Amino acid sequence: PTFDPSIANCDFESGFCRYSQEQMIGSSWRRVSVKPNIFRNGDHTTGAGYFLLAHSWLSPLSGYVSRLIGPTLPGNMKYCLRFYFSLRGFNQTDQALAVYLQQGSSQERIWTQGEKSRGIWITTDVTFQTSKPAKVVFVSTCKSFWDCGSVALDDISLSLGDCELTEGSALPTLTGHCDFEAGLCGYTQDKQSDSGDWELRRGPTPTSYTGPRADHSTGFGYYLHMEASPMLSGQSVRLLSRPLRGSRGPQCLSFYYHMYGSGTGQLSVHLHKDGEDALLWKLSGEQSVAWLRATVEYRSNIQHQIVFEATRGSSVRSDIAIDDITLESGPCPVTKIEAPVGSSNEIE
Ligand SMILES: [Ca+2]
Ligand SMILES: [Ca+2]
Ligand SMILES: [Ca+2]
Repeated sequence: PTFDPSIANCDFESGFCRYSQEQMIGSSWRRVSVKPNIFRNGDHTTGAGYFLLAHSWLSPLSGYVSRLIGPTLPGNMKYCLRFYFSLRGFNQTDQALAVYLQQGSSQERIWTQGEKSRGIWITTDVTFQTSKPAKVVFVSTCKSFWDCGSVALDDISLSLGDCELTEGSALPTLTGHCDFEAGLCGYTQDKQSDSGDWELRRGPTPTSYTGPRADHSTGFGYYLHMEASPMLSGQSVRLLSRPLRGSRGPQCLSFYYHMYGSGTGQLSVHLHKDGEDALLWKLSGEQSVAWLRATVEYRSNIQHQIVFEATRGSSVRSDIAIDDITLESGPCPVTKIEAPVGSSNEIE
């Protein structure tokens, strides 16, 4: 029987999956859901879900060693481990997060983080090989309270083979997925019925207190953005998908949107067919400082296009961004009802 590496996947939305911890005082990753603000992140999966947090404030001692241990992986295989992490408030980040491979009583470090403490979700991947059965261990170490901040961890995934050989994208290669890392993937700008174009952008936006600080796919990549500054209130930009085949059954569109800023206008998604737009989804006004996931199930039995339209609000703090659009045939997966954000484990 072939080994299914997805047993080591976890988005932490409904528990710890197959991960466990050594129960020691002052040494635990907590599963939390928090309402994001400019000082703390929401989760990576949906923007409103759960993630793991290791934080010196959660520890009764002045330092901690938090170890999260994965399921046993068979030996004689090559693996690609991917995950998202975010560091905040560290002066010394060298031991903030490391990944070890544990075989019996010996362990070997296979990855250590080398990022500044920037408070954004970034992804990384590690290729490793093991001759004997082994476990992956995520370790956050804080030696002195004063040098430490928080480490967040989310969306761990494991696949077989070398990370280098599986596409550069952080997500499994899906047809119908666009992360904007290599252009518009067949999406096109509307040149007729709007007042400007979506911009491909990387990193923070030029106006403060609006727009994302980084993209959703990797933390280093590109997203599509409507910069409010050169536009007038009520003007819009439109992005068109390539013509899509009709089908009898439902189709699922999912994407991430970023609507942060006091004057945020409207983001809408339309089904364009027979020369007309039909509204599928719409949201107005400031939503969150985090990237949030939207899913839209729709039907069209004839050829159609999907249109993303952002409309500028009343002020320059009106940026709207989108990233990681996925189009799949079939119904959208049923997502469990989320607990209200911030209802448990309020941090701060
Ligand atoms: Ca999550
Ligand atoms: Ca991206
Ligand atoms: Ca345009």
